[in-house]
Amino acid sequence: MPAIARQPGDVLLVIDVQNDFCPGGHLAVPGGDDAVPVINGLIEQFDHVVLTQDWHPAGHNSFASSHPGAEPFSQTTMAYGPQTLWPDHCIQGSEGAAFHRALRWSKAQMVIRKGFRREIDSYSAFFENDKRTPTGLTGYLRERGFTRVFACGLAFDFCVRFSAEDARAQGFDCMVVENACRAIDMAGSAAATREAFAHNNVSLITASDIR
Ligand code: VGL
Ligand code: ZN
Repeated sequence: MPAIARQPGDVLLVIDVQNDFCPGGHLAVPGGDDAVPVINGLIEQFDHVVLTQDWHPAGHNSFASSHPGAEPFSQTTMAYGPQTLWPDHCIQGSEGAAFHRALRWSKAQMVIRKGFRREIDSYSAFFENDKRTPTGLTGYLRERGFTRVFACGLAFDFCVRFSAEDARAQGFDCMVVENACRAIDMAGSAAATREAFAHNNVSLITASDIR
């Protein structure tokens, strides 16, 4: 991948770098905290930074604990389609929902919270899992005049994946900084993500590609 020169219409989108997605958290992504130094370098580099925060009420419908007898990481069907059931995580206001302590988030111009509706999960920073309920991020980015979204964070194969695909669907160019992400990787989901990116013109890049 040749060098990518930063442009005025670029925004860095940092997905869900929260304690519960890091080792020791309730839905730990292997090596999740190893991405933090790389992400901090990107935050320093970019003029415009937006963060997302997974932000569930207790008893959220995506939690296995809300479905008697269901195991975490099993599949179910919601009104809007298939849904993975997760351990309880990122409860609003909890320590698990806080940004990782090493993340240098203070430069962020906007924090988008998602997954706060009890009935609908939200992987994407743009739309909830019903694919229809907007978070407001498209409007924000358009009004700010951004055209290119550089995505990073956790998890590569869930929230980063769906955010990147929706960024493309909403008309933004999108690049995912792969060494600033870590994957959950269940049932081949990391490989499936790379395939989906190839089909949707989401570019996979490395932090050192960006100048
Ligand atoms: C995520 C599963 C459930 C993520 C959030 O940030 O990738 N994954 N909630
Ligand atoms: Zn969640």
